[in-house]
Amino acid sequence: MTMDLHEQARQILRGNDRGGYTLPTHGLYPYQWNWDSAFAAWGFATFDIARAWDEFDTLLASQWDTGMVPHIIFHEVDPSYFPGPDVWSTGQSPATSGISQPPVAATMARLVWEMDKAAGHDRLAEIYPKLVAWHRWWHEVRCVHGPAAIIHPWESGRDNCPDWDIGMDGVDGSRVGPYTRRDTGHVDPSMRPHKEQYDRYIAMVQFGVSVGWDQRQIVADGPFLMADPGITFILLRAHADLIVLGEVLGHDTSEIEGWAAQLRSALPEIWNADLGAYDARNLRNGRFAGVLGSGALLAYVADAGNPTLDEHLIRVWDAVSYGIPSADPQADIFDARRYWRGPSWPFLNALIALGFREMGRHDLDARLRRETAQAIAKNGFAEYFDPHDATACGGANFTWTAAIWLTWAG
Ligand code: 2M8
Repeated sequence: MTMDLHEQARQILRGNDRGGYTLPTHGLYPYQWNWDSAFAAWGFATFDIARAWDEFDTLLASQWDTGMVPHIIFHEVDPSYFPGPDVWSTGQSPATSGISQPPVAATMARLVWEMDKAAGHDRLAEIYPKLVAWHRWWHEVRCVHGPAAIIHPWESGRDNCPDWDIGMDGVDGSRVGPYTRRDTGHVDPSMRPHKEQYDRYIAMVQFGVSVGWDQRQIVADGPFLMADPGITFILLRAHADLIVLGEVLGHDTSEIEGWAAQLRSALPEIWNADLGAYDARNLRNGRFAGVLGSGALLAYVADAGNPTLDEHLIRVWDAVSYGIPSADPQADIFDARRYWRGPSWPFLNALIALGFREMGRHDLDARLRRETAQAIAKNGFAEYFDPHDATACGGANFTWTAAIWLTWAG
């Protein structure tokens, strides 16, 4: 049984491989996505280490001159996804989107390097300066208010999670003009964001186009700017991994140490004392989202957990059966199958578990691993699962689900 699933997982990675880059899944996501790629590399490293490093190369080859690594790279135009390169209109070649995504690449590069240090040394040396430039971009462009900020929910990777509701309220989606969504043609619409949310997503893209994707201007004047606990923790963690990699390569890492110290000192700004948890925050007016989301629980990956947060973790986790839910099951906004508003995401479980292991909480790691593995064994390599009964949701044959099976869950 287990052997079969391992073989299936490898076949999914091979099947989604487009020669140097990997699709999240066929149909629904026909391009290269930033953080999906980093997880793909981790999965490939279990059976083809050279191919793992190729994935980082293709991702970082599309880095902008500013250091930003975009969230989608449109290698070959495919009309089955909206919004495509014509809508983003960034003028990059190959075409890319105009926002970034959670910077997990340095963390994944470290994991891949650790799996074969000799094979990885030169490949690591090639990508290291690009990773540093990307982290510098986060520090200088997105961390100007302290915690890491996002200018679009898509930048968080946790698109329609409740964290962004208060920021989305301020975005006018009524004038975006007609467009045809493609996502709801591939998967059950009840598992995807609502139309009102999509209108606003597109309005934010249109704003970016209107200012020529000048990122500083978007941060200063754009329709949406929120502090993201998820990216703040992922970046903190990735800074630490980048420092380790820099030391291995003999580089001076003091600049990265400075970014990490500054980011850690900003954590109190995203601690919502009323909620007793880290929380997303609208940087235009200082308001907290007031909901416990998966971003807050990423604190464990950055060694930023505490006993108050632990209570929430166990409370939301005990309310379901198949991994950590992406929203609080006891809150009104919880929706067990709607994308980032409740489902359990295997790759995110794997990331949180990384933190559990490093804290010495092997009991929590074992539980999360067991529940995630049960969902996959029951219903396949789905994009995400109903956390109550493990119903497979979203796309099938999903790259990052296969990858974390090979590296952790399986
Ligand atoms: C989802 O996001 C894209 C937009 O970027 C979409 O819904 O069209 C998110 O789950 C995101 O985190 C992920 O990287 C992407 C591809 O798997 O899909």
